[in-house]
Amino acid sequence: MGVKLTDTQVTLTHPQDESTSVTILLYGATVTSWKVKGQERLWLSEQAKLDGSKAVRGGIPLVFPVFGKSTDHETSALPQHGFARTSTWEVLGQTSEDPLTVQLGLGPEQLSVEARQQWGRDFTLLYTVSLTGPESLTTKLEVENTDKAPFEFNVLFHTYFRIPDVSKVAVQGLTGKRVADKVLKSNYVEQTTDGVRIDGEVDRVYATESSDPVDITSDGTPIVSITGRKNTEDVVVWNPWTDKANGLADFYPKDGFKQMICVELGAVSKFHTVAPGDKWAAEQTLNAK
Ligand code: TA6
Repeated sequence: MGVKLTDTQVTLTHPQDESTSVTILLYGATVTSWKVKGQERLWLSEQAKLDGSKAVRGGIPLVFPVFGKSTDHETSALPQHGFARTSTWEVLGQTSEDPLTVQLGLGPEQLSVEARQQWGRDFTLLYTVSLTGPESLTTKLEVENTDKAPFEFNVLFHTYFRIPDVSKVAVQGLTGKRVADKVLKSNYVEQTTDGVRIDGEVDRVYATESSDPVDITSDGTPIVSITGRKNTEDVVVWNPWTDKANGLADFYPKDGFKQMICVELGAVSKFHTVAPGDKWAAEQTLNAK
């Protein structure tokens, strides 16, 4: 019960329900498991690398300081999605009993020499993970500029949700939102009124408001509700479908795309700026239904 720390991960177990827990790998500060009453709510590839050899395929990888790959920008030398998910974070400690909360930190001294050369800014990331309720998980990522000049960044919680059946899933709350569709290579306004469905590869960035609710339903029944959004104006919806799943060595089983959907909240459609000494934070609460 409570907090269990090993060399590689930290697990929080809900004080009133030991079948509810969250596990965070120190590598990437990647949430690799979120169980609610014994039911795993996140998808993790059976061939996800958990040994620090590459970003974890599944759970909640963190994207910072860049989403995707940038060009002619100070982050353009970094690999896709930046270095937060491929660096080993430090467990700073348990900060609260109720709700059970742990904090992890990342700074330049923990980055690889390569990452430092690719992006030499001084910064502190503070990641707070909390079992905010028997069915709720809150993640908050705070960016502090400890440099002498402003810097620009993206942040994203790249959450892989486990779902019963991709043919029955829909993402609600995106009707009327502007979409940057990477598969169709076009921008448009979402017209569907009964939720965004997945019937092929989907890779879209929806422009929303942090005040908007986002729900995931299966056969019309809510399975996850995302609330408590701060500084997460963008919602990325991704499913690799067959070809992309086959092309990802660590995506397994290959038909696992039928049991997952990425609904990723963050700030990715533009770079945000933080001035020296200032802080900026993104937050979300996932509520299992
Ligand atoms: O968040 C969607 C996305 O940017 C997709 O374009 C796809 O690349 C996915 O992330 C997975 O990226 P990864 O670098 O983890 O293979």
